[in-house]
Amino acid sequence: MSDLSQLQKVRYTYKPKLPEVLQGDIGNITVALGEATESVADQIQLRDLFPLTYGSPVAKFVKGENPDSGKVRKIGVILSGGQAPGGHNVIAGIFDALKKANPESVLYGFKGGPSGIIEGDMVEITDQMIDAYRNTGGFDIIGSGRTKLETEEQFEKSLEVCKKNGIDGVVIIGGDDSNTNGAVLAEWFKKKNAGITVVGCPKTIDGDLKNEHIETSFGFDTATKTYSELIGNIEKDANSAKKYWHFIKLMGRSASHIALECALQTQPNICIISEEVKDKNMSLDDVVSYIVDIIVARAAKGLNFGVALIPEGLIEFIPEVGRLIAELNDLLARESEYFATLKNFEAQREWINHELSKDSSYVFSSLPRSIQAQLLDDRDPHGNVQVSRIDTEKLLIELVSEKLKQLKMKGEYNGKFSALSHFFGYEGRCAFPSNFDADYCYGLGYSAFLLVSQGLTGYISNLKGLEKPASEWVPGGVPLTMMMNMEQRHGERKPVIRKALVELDGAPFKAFAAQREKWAIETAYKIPGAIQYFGPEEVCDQPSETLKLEKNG
Ligand code: FBP
Repeated sequence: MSDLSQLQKVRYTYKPKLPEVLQGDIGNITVALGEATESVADQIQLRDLFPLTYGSPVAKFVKGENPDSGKVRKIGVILSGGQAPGGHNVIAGIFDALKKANPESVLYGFKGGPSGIIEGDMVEITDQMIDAYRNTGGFDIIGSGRTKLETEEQFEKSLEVCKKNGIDGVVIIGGDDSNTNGAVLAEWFKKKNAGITVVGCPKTIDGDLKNEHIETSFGFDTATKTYSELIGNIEKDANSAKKYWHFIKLMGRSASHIALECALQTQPNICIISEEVKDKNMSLDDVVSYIVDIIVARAAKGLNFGVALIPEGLIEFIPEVGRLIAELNDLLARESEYFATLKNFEAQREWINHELSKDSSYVFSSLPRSIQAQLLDDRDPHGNVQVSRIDTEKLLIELVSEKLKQLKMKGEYNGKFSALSHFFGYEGRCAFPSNFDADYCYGLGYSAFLLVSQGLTGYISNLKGLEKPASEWVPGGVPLTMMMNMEQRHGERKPVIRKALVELDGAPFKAFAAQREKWAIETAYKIPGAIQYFGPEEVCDQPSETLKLEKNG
């Protein structure tokens, strides 16, 4: 019996759709450069920090002669951070473009994420190897990792590895932090006259690496379609059995793009948007009351069931809990050695309560013990609490339950509340990429190669016009410094790519806000079903609702 599913076998043969400009002879694709650019903010500081790469023009690929395209090249590619569907197709796009330009050229994969380039842990990507990963999910072709590529020492080591192997281009496939580090590496290589071009590709299911030029990060489309399929199935179940409230936490780190997109696809009774909670300065109790009001209103109509979507970052956006987390992050970073000597949770809790400000200590003490323990869990490499490990959905069930009991005692509620919790995150990160992500990623890889071949360092590969059919997408590149500003990170002002949160005056949120009261009380569930890979365009090739609303209003 073969180890491959029928879908995987058939999926290998899918030919990603390329924008028209990228089709045909690769020697007949050249670049059109626009005006010099500026960063989104803090121009003076950024110009000082990136004297050699700041202000580069936006690049667009057009038909025209490129005599340099056929030069023999060696490119190294890195997968950085959390998995996102389509990563393999970015690599396939780079590989196919590179080999088409000159079959003698070589693509290396740095293994296990950014640590691969530092340690020289790499593998040559061959035809046979790439063919086994085309149009499949996962990052298993070379693996990924969360090592931060940011110190001079790491840059020196990376330069040595590249020199030793004759590598003249590095492609970093990652989110905002990895691309920020890519920009710093590009500047550093340029300062050293290394002759190595560094190019980024926008990856993250979270959807928070986007702006005027990056219309979406890859992986968002497939992940949200996968979660929406599951949410739709749960909605059907809820409406059949009519006895459970399902609280579903959705991945996405800080931003609520994933929860919002899933709400637009499935029309649940409740979807909390963290950015709105912060904007309205809602306390934890306010969030609980908002949920309780909907449960009570449905119960009055005999509807003791429902579906509530909770973004995983919510906890940090509730102002009082956000302040508590910020204090904990600082405290645990500052006193990590002492904290490690505290033998059990009771000792940790006592010490924490003593060290926190009065307000934060009160908030900490009011949380259930399980949540307190999760807030003290290991930090990520950036020193932040790992929100995907906090059971916010369970916390809300507990607090909602408590409030409903009080209302029952007062005679203001006589429904039944039986709740189930779910967390959808890892389920969506390695799905077979949707046709949209398969096509988008392949085009991003192709463009990344073209940026390297033009020596455009410190750029991120992009495709615009994504609401249109793939053949009309416009490929190019954007200088990374253009997307940057200065932010406070662990006590220091640092240059970083600005993260995109949900905009409350943006079309996707407005479309949701206009409907949510109806969805809350009525049972208006929408069932998107599973991602379809073969069939009519209107079923198989549609981008996310968020993208369509952002582009078409
Ligand atoms: P990236 O930002 O690296 O793309 O990661 C996305 C993400 O899936 C978040 O949504 C989630 O909070 C986090 O990774 C989980 O991290 P880990 O994979 O280390 O558990």
